[in-house]
Amino acid sequence: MKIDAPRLHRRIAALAEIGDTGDGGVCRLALTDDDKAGRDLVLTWMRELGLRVEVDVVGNITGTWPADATEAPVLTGSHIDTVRTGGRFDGNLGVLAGLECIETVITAGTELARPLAVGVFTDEEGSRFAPDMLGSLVFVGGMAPEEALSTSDRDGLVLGDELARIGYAGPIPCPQRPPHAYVELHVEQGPVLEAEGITIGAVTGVQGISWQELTITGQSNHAGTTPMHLRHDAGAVAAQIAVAVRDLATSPGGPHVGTVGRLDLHPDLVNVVAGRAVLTVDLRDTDEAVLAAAEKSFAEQVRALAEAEGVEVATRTLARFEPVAFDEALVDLVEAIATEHGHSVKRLPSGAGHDAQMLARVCPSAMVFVPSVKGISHNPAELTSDSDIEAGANVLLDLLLELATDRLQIRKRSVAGSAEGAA
Ligand code: HGY
Ligand code: MN
Ligand code: MN
Repeated sequence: MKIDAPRLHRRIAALAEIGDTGDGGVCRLALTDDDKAGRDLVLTWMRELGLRVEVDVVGNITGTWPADATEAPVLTGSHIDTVRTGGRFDGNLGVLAGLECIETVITAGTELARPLAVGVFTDEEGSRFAPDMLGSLVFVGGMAPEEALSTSDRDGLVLGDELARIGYAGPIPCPQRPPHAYVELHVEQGPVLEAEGITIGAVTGVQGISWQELTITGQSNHAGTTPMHLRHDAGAVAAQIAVAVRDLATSPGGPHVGTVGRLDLHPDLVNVVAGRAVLTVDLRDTDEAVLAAAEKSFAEQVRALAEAEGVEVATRTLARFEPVAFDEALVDLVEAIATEHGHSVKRLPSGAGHDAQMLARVCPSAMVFVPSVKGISHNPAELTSDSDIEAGANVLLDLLLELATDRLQIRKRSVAGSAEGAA
């Protein structure tokens, strides 16, 4: 059984027209009108397939087949919200490939031991409403729905109001019942698979994530008349912090990556010393101890910089997730299926956060990666070849069939140290 690749490519292209930024990219920030339009389109496809469509209290969507199934499903999916300068594959591929796999199974009339479902998780990116993976975090009970619904974006708009405004404040309570297992197809968004000429990534887990927002309060003053030793320059401290983050991530024993992605100065004028600066710091590592040590060292540096300049720094945690390891037997299975399909396959951790890291809290979970051209993502130039998309979706199809038809119990996998049964 193979997916209908042209149909999958058509759906990827159709969804990418919504929020099209004209340069090959997509902008569908969570709970905007474009996110609504994208949701509406995917819901239409789900309903045309005869799936049971459900929306929960934070807008997570699930489409289940058979529609009258009551058992815990094998769940696949991802997200369709994007960053402002997003590509057409991040998240979207996982949702549309999941839908394609279910349509392929329906068309084939295959008997399933348990239902299949495809999920669209709310606000995975977290770039409008923090934290990232917000929808799947609430889905698994890691965040109270009330807390999620009351978060606001930088314009003060409240998530619950935006959800109601776009008509996706659903009735299904959270946390939802755990699925039987969860598997997600996603573009790697990094350079590893392409650099090594590998087609399929058997993802071993997701690195830990630490997001902070720093508000630096100094004193606005005249750029021409204020002597350097009398300044309390929030902009200068922000710049020093950005360099400190870079130095931390490039120093031996430092975190794998460190990023200052957002930096706003106030009053943001050429001839005024900035009285206020707001910036974000994103630190990540696969080792929790390294990540925690990095946070500690960073906080000490901020304190010293603030004291030297005579400014105040207020820090707000936007997201903090420890590293996650995926289910070993499922990772084995991804590797075995990719090998059976004749693809090169490599185990690797994910640099990016994913909904799968939340589902891993409540059920056996794993991910399948396909290469990103030049390792680019969160950028309109994000690209994955048609053949790699097809390869990934067909690996996902066999993964779902293994888990939904219990073939797993009788499958003798060629992987050394085969583990009988996954979930
Ligand atoms: O930030 C991330 O890693 C993901 O794209 N939300
Ligand atoms: Mn993603
Ligand atoms: Mn992303």
